[in-house]
Amino acid sequence: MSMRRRGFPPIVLGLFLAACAGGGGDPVPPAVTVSAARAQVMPGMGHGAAYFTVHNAGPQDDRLLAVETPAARVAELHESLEQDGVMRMVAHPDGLPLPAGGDLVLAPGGKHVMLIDPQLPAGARSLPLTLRFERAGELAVDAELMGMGGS
Ligand SMILES: [Cu+2]
Repeated sequence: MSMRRRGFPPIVLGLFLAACAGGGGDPVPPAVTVSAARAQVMPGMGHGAAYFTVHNAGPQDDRLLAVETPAARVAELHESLEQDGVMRMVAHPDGLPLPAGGDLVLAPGGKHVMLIDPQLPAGARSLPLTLRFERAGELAVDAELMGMGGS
């Protein structure tokens, strides 16, 4: 476990370390889990998208800060919105909220990870993603490549 953030107040850090030391109790199940990770990348197009569902079983709100992948030049958090009958896409550079006890759903037509200049090896079946959360830290998932649709 790495400390990526500077300026943790000492009292918070102390509590955190005490919780981790745990005194040999049961292992704590991960509060944040990811399911239904999938990606759509069209050959020859300059972009693709990745989707997944995150569940937060913990008692505290979290936030998906960013998604990283070696399989695209850029990965950004986006949302497709309908405004005055027109679909448009907005970026969420500050991340997406993950409520305590709730889900964050990325799905076609809504929130998604925009993959710009995807580069996948021939025959790839999945695409590695690293999800970075404010509290839960980093989670690595493999997004299964979806069919090319329509054919
Ligand atoms: Cu997008």
